[in-house]
Amino acid sequence: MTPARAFAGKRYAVLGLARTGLSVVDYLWRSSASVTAWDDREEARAMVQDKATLADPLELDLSKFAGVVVSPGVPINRHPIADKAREAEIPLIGDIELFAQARPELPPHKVVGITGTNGKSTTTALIHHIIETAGIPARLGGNIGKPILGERELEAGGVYVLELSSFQIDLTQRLDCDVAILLNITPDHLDRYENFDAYAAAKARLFEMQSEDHAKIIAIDDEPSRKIAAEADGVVIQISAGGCMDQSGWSALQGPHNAQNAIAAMSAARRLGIGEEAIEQGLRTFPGLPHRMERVADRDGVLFVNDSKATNPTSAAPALAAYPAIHWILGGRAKSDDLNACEPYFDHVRAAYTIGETADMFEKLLAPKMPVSNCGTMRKAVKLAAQAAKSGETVLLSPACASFDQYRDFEERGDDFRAAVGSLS
Ligand code: UMA
Ligand code: ADP
Repeated sequence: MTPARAFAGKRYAVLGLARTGLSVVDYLWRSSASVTAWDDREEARAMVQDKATLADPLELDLSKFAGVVVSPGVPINRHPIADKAREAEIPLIGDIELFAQARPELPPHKVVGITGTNGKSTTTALIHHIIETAGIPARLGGNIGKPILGERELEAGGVYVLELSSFQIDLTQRLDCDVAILLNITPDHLDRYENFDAYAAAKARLFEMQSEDHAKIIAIDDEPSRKIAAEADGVVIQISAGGCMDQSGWSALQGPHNAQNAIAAMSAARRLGIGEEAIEQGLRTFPGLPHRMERVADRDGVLFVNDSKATNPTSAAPALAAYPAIHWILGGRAKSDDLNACEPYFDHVRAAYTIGETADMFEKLLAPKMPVSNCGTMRKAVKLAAQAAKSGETVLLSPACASFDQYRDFEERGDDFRAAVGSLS
């Protein structure tokens, strides 16, 4: 992103120096701001020493700073930086807020913001793909893993498509999305909020920042989202995954959850003035994202599907719904002690293969309902599942858990599944 005059000569403290923080330091430095940066990890601090002064903001007098820019992974509900900023009467912001403040200096453009518990990345990538299919310049960024300040600026008439987590919305005060989308709200990230209502309220703030005439697209397939739609003012477009749509030509958008993502993307594209033909072509040619119901192999009629991104039971459920005869590999670090969201599709599961920290717990839970092998590791699970699966059946990694017990992140877990499938003899 081109440097913005809005930040020149101002002082910022930056806390957190992973993907987001590094892009923020670089951007503020290029914008001629004075930057003091910190991360608890020494190797992260070393990466910015030529662009910033290194100091822990907790030990500084912050009253002369224009703001503290915090990464989404810093838990502001319990980290002392929140009180420290409040006492100094300076704003606690994130990279998305800096982008919002820089917008008046950018060539004329639009912003689409996407939030929700599940489906954000798929919907973000799909909207981006449809816009580009229509011949309009577009840029993708945010929680999808690409900090927007590190992306190239768009020419006039372009559209920024931003995936926004609740953590990022909490650190944003004035992002006026031309189109804002809420996909769904189910329990997640409860360590960061006082309760579920507070998590839902964090998502709703995306709409509260919008101008009257900007569109609010809300999927009303769950109670908290329905409530937000009922209370929203202005241009509210209610959508539902229940509406009948023929998804058969959209190979990367199978399953009922993708109906929700597709309908949200269609509504957003229409609101941007994109024609039906380009929308249909975009849906048909969308390549999908890795680790989300990604077909990694077809061996003798057995399909191997990597859905490593399904890190909670609600996101695993749609993958179970999408295939009729499944050998299900699940487990990892627990997000809940039940699999209730998956239960309606247990009749699709031929056998389960449990791995990771929850291997024993899920074995006990599932054993009365289906055959279960307690495998512990991915290699063993893939081997046993591949041996048992018959032609026409699916071996599915959809873990319903976080990956951090055995892997760095869900990507590494998905890659390990792919490698294990690749090494089957
Ligand atoms: N840190 C401290 N002190 C603390 C806490 C953290 O110094 O007390 C430091 C850590 O050492 C680390 C940094 O702060 O270096 C935290 O960085 P981060 O976790 O925010 O990492 P980023 O690489 O900047 O990634 C963030 C998002 N991470 C989180 O929200 C946890 C990424 O979303 C996002 O892709 C990226 O910004 C770009 O926008 C990831 C995620 O898990 C994928 N998101 C959650 C989700 O999707 O469910 C919300
Ligand atoms: P996010 O970015 O919100 O985590 P993704 O698009 O990466 O969402 O999808 C994560 C997982 O959630 C996928 O594994 C998929 O099976 C599931 N999923 C995708 N879209 C939805 C949806 N609309 N509702 C529920 N689950 C979904």
